[in-house]
Amino acid sequence: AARYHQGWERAWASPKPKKKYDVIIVGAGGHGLATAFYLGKNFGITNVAIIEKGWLGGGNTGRNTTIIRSNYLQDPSAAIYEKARSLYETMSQDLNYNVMFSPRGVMMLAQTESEVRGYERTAHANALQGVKTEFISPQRVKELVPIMNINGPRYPVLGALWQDRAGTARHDAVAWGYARACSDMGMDIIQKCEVTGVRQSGGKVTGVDTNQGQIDCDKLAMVVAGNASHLADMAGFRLPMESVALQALVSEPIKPCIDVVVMANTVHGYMSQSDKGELVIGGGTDGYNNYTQRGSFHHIEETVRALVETFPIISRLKMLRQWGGIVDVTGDRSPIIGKTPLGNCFINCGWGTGGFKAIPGSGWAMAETVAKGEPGALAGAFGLNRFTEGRFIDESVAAGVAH
Ligand code: FAD
Ligand code: PYC
Repeated sequence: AARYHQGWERAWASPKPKKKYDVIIVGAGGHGLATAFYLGKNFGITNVAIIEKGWLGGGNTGRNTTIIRSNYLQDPSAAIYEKARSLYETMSQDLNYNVMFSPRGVMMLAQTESEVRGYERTAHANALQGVKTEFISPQRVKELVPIMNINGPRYPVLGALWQDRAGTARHDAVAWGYARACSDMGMDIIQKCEVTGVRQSGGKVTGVDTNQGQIDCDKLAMVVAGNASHLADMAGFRLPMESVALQALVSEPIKPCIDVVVMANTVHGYMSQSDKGELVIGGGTDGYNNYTQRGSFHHIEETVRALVETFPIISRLKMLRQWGGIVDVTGDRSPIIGKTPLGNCFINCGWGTGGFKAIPGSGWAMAETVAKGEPGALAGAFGLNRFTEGRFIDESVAAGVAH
C-alpha cells in the first residue's frame, strides 16, 4: 500500500536551458520569481528563464525574518511597499499555495525623544499616503506585549509606531509558490546555473554565459540582491551599492508568549515568535562590508544583550540556530529598479535589509519595466539615475535595522 509521503508531484520542473528566451531573469529569489510571475500574469510573456546559481529561495529570501510592513516615510516607498503588503493579503489564494501570511501587527518602539518625533512624523505621512498606522502610548504597547518591560533603565518605552495590518509570512513558501506558478506557465527555472558573463553587441544585451553554457535572450533582468555589483561588473557598469552580512537567530521553541512583531531600533534588536514557538531574533548589519553568508558569535551576544532589557524572559533561553545573508545596501536605503546603461538590460536590487516585505510589489513593478522597456508609476522614482540627479529617497529610519 502507498505510504503517505509517496507519489508527490514535483512542484516545479527542472529543464535543461533552451538556446534562447525572450527574457532571462538572473536570480531565483523572491524578487526574481515574482518578476517572472507578473511577466506571465500581467503581460502574457512566458518564454522566460529564471537562472539561479544555487537553489531557488536559497539567498536572502530563505534567510530573512519575514517581517512585512509598509510604514515608510517617502511617498514612492509607501506606494510600492503598500502595494506589496496588499498583494500579500491575497497571495495564498492567487498562487493557490499557503504562504501563511499572518497580519499580526508590527510595532517599532520609540525609546528616545528623537524616535518619538520621527515615528509621529511617519504616522502623519502614512495618513496622507493612505497607509493605516498610528503612534501608540507605552500603556497600549504593554497591553499588546505583556512580556515587555517598558520601564527599562536605559531606554524606557516612550511609545511605538504601530501597523496592525503588518505581520509575517512563511518565506520559503513565497518562493515555492511563485516557482510552481511560473513553472505551470511554462517558464524554465534553471538551478545550479551560475551566470559568469553578460554578452552584448552594439550597446545591447544578447545573452549570458553560464556554467551550463551560453544562453541568449532579448531582454535581461538582474535580480541578485547582494551579488548585484558582480553582475553589474560583468555587464560593464557600476552600482552605488555595498554588500554586507545581516544575521539572525532563533531560540528553542517555547509556548506562545508574543503575538505581534516588535522592532527596537535604538538598541538594534527585533523579535517575533514563529508558528513553531521559536523566538525569531535579529539585530543590525555586520559592521564591515563582506560576503560571508553565515553567522558569528559576537553577533549573538550583541543582539541578545540589546533585547534582554526589554524582554527579560529571553535571558535564559537557549539559542538554536544562527545564519546570515548578504544584503545589498544603497546610500538612501531605497531599492534600485529600472534601466541600466546597457540596452535591454534591467536591474532590481538595493532592497538591503528590508526586501522580503516588498517581493510582490517589486515583482509587479519590475515586470512592467521589463515588459514595456520603461518603468511605470510604481518603479519610476527608483531608477539608477536618482543618484546622479540627487533625488534620494531617504528611508534610513524606516529601514528599521542599524547599518
Ligand atoms: P535573494 O533571495 O538573495 O535572491 C537572489 C538570488 O540570486 C540568490 O538566490 C542568488 O543565489 C542568485 N544569484 C546571485 N548571483 C548569481 C549569479 N551570478 N548567477 C545566478 N544566480 C545568482 N526583509 C524584510 O522585508 N523583512 C525582514 O524581516 C527581513 N529580515 C532579514 C533578515 C536577514 C538575516 C536577512 C539576510 C535579510 C532580511 N531581509 C528582510 C531582507 C530580505 O531578505 C531581502 O531584501 C530579500 O529577500 C531580497 O530578495 P531577492 O530575491 O532580491 O534576493
Ligand atoms: O525591514 O522590517 C524590516 C526588517 C526587520 C528585520 C530585518 N528587516
